[in-house]
Amino acid sequence: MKLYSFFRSGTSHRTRIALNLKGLDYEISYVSLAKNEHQQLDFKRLNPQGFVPVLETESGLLLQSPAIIEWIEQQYPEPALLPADALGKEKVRAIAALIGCDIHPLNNKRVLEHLRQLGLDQNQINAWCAKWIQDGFSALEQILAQDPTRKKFCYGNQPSLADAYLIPQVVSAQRFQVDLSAYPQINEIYQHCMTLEAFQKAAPEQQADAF
Ligand SMILES: N[C@@H](CCC(=O)N[C@@H](CS)C(=O)NCC(=O)O)C(=O)O
Repeated sequence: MKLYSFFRSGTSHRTRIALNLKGLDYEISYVSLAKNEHQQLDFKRLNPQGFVPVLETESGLLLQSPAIIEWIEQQYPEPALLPADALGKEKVRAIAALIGCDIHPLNNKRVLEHLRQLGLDQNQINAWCAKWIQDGFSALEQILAQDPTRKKFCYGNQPSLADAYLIPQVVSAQRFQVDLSAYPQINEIYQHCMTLEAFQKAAPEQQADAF
């Protein structure tokens, strides 16, 4: 398998975590968002949207990180990234959606570039990013606090899809100087996940294209 990835892309990062948690072998093709390589015709032949990640598999090209991760889960069921029961699956997917639908897209390169074109300066753009992360993390912190079954991870006692989404969002929060001490449970989950090799190897600074 080949993952088209950019080191700082949260969606690439969550996909790397999922692949690593499954213990899968994959090579990485580096697509520089900084150099706008994702907008080149060659890359748009792979993904007409011009977004990373793309996962090249024997079954073809897979697009959209939520769909890619669900495909990985179905093809390689162990270790499971989703709980076995319907309610557990809902809880994990709800956390993933809170991050993947309601925080991450608002802080994407194309959105920030458009804000810049509309006249916002870098401080205003940073404030925009921090606002959506803080709103989402405040709600997530309450959701985590209300789950009496929660242990070291977002759900239960083993890493799930929710952790694969959360850790890249924490890294992005650090980048935008969001004070994580306001979110003790999120911070605790982050610290714990980062003791695991699957998360360490997926970290942006460990990627060959990091700068
Ligand atoms: N919904 C897509 C979003 C993918 C996405 O937005 N990727 C970002 C990097 S995290 C990207 O390629 N951005 C390019 C841009 O905004 O121009 C997914 O989850 O795969």
